[in-house]
Amino acid sequence: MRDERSLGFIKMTFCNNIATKNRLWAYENKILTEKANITGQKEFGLMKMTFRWYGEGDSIPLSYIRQIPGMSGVVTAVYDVPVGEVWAEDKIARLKRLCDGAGLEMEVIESVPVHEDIKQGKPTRDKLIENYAQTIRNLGKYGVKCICYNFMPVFDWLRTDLKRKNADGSTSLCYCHDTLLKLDPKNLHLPGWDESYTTEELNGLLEEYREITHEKLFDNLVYFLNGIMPACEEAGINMAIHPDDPPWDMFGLPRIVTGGESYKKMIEAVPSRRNGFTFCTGSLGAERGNDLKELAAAYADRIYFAHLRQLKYEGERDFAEAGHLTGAGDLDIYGIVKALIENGFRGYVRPDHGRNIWGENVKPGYGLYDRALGAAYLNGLFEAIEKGV
Ligand code: DNO
Repeated sequence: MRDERSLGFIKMTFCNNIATKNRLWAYENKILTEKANITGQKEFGLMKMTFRWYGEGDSIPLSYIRQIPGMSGVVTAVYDVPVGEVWAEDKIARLKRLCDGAGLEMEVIESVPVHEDIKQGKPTRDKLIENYAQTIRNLGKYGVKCICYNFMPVFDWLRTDLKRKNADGSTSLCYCHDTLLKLDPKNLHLPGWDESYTTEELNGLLEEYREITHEKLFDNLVYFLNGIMPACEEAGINMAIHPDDPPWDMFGLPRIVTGGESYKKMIEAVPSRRNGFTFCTGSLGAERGNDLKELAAAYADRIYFAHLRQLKYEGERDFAEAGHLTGAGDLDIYGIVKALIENGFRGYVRPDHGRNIWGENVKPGYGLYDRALGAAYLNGLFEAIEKGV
């Protein structure tokens, strides 16, 4: 009997003199290539492998990213514009020049953050939505095709430990629900959370959100999307909402992008093809009720961007992140990729959070080494599944 959590029938070993004749498989796959049209990819089969790059402040140089086999481009952002303001063209142009210079595309932006006033439906939102739409138009001029964003109130992704030691000496990000419940949201210094508010601002925001129910937040999301869809059409950009991470309410704040129900509601409310998803396996997978293969199959043609990563369940709501391959954790990464491919996925992919390995000193989750290993594994999965091996 095959052990699902092992590497299957083979044992992986390491030999440093294997002659590798790496060719980009996608170039060979003309038939699949011809089918790829939605996101404009012509050369890489049905998906494009990308790598998140935090701009000039990132400790990982573009030249290293370029050397990862099969990498088509980076996923990046302008980081020095306050949330709510328009991203000026010169800033976008500079970023694009850097990527071009490194031989990498810049077709995905993660994220253009959404201002809290938009999430709260304040009167100031119309001006802010207008600004967002202008940013979309500006990005479109520089070849951007997809924007990843989220609609989580106040906090983005949350973990309770960024350096949990694994048996092999690597470290991983992890989340323990009990630990989180014990934290005081008004005096929060959480790992991984960008502390962009002062304590007073944070307290004010949390107070304001008392009025915002799940329904209200969802209506505000729909209002926002309807406001920007014309700009997306004009610019040729797909919006790809990132699921809430983890996908449950935090500190009494509503979270609304949590699984299949949310996907269905979003499409019904805003049917435009420009309204789509970032399918983040680690975020959605934290909720055990989410059947990721089913979701991937049902929404493959609306998933414009896939964040692929693995996790290991440690309790009903507790998990640790793990290496990308299926055998390393509880998510069937192979099955998910298969479901995506078989149902017409044509989006961008990036290896999401890696473990910290080989003593790398980098932003938690965003080191070079483990993500590069993840990319190599994912490229292999895509090639094998697309070729029907
Ligand atoms: C975490 C990321 C998220 C994501 C945003 C998108 O590692 O996946 O921070 O970028 O939620 O807006």
